[in-house]
Amino acid sequence: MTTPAHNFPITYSKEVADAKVQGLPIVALESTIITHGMPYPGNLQMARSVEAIIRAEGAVPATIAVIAGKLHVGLEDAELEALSQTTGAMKVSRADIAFAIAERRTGATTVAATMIAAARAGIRVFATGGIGGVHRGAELSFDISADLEELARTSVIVVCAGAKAILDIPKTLEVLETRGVPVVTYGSHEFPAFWSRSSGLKSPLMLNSPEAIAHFQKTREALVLGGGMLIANPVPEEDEIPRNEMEIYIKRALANAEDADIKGKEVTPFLLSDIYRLTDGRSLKTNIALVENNARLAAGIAVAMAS
Ligand code: PSU
Ligand code: MN
Repeated sequence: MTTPAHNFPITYSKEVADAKVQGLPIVALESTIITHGMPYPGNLQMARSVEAIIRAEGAVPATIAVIAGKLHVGLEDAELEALSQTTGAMKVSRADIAFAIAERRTGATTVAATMIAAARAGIRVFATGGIGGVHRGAELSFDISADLEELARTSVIVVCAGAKAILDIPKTLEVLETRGVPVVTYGSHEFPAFWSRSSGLKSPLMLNSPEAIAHFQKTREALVLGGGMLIANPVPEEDEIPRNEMEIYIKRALANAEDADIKGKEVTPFLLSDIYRLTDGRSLKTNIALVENNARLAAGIAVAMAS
């Protein structure tokens, strides 16, 4: 039996269900950042403040996750709280989102899986921290995040703070270009590097307002280009950790990952938590600040898309 993708049963939060009926702007949020990207209780604090920011900007937040085999778009606060303390959640991407649902598991969605769910729910804008990309040494490990492939195929605007410098940023930009994904930096000609405003790399494209981003995406839709676009929003200056300082921690974390023989989906969570440890939690503060900053911009884009 085949079920058309757009008929797939989705469990909406009350707030998102109402927003859909009223045609209000909605911003999707991922959950891997909650279960695998940050420790408790900072993760819960981040998840709640990001939702509050989206509401304050006139849009509705829809945090996405698989809970006991149900695809949730929008979580009630008690569900958000429970997820933030779950230790056994799967990290689900395109390859395993259907597995988590079929096997009635609980799974947190990565950027790729969140894009899939958002598209099925008719949500066109999504805010996160950083996307997955081409890992350093990918020419040997072949470790390239499924997030890049998803950006090429699913039509959702993803707002991030650039690519983490734990990745090979030049190769990440090359793959995005090859796959036809527009990379737009908000208000700067330089592509940002997550914790740092600077990567030393020129941004392929630049726009200065949510309205211009919405207009660009609508033009892409009119041309039936398909696929998503990546908006890179530099972390606010007062919250950034400068690039040369970050590079020291990143090198150490990468060496620790190698020593511990970390592979596959464990790589990104391992590096993030090792960097939190190495920076004495400072990277977590920066991470929370940049996700909040991205939520604000994504809400502005969602409002502009809806008008
Ligand atoms: N950014 C963060 N924390 C995270 C991630 C991104 O600050 O935990 C997650 C996102 O869910 C992203 C995933 O989709 O890491 C990429 O994992 P991988 O490199 O295994 O594809
Ligand atoms: Mn990977």
